[in-house]
Amino acid sequence: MKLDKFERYPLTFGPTPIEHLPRLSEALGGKVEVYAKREDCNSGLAFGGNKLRKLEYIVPDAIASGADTLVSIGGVQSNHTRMVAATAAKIGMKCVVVQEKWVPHYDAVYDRVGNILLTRLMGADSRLVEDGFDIGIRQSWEDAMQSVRDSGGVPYGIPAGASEHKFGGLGYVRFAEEVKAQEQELGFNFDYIFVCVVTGSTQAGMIVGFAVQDRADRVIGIDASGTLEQTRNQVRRIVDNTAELVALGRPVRDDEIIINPDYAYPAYGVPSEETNAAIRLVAKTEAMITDPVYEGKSMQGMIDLIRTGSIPAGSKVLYAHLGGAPALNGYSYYYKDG
Ligand code: 5PA
Repeated sequence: MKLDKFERYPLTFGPTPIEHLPRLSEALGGKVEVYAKREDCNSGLAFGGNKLRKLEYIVPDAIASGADTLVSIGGVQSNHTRMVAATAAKIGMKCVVVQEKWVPHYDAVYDRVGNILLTRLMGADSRLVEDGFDIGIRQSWEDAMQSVRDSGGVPYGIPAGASEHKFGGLGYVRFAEEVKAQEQELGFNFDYIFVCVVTGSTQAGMIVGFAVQDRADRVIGIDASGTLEQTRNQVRRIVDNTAELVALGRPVRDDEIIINPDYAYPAYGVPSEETNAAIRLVAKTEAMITDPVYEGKSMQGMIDLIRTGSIPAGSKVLYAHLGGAPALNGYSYYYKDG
């Protein structure tokens, strides 16, 4: 496996800490020990999160391309567009982000607070458009790139979640190597790794990275897109592309790609009662903050699979906390009583 041949532009502090969550483990019956890898605390750039690991491998290509403007896309409360805006500010480029109406949510300040507030504060040109949820390549994003060209700029396109970018999977290949080194220090291995999946490159990178260690099927993706087939196909494509890039040396089998669709209801970006219960539980037991769009759903999934005994007693599980807390501000009404 060859990851080192790819240039990496550091945007993060370094390896992220793994934190034991004893009070959450106890609240879930005490038979499974839960740990979190704190990707949400990975950087000083605008609250960090999973996108920065991906962007570390994309920035050298963006700089080499001669671009002066990063162009990306997401929903109104996209964490990804916040991270692209942060990266652009940090490397001295301009930034245009298209923010589509991915979520049927009508909190009065939804488009003023949280991620979009931070995105604007960092100087990005944030353009609200009416199109609905879709993780694929979008016309509005192509249009934004053309608008940069039309005004004499040189755009560099980064698709939704930095996923369908040729280097989008590399960052989370590295994550798997990091976990292995941390397991050696801890003196035990994790039996399962839980991760939220939407645009796919986070889990796809992990799958390739853990395939090197022959345990890709221990990565349990919890879908939060609600469009399972599209997400699964996208993960498959990114796995294949990334495996080839790093010369994994074998194809990844379909049964090594595990995505659980059971917790994405009622829709992308809309928390269920159970999602909110999970968000409250982990906040009250561990002061660990998860959001209603992504991490609340993967937390809900992990909690349910532990409580129902699907995760065998004696297991140690690692919850990949990918960030996303700023979006909570756009959902304040749900949590007015805690
Ligand atoms: C996101 C994505 P992937 O898109 O790589 O599958 O990651 C899912 C995910 N957790 C998990 C958090 C906090 C996330 O932000 N966010 C997107 C965004 O626009 O913010 C790409 C959808």
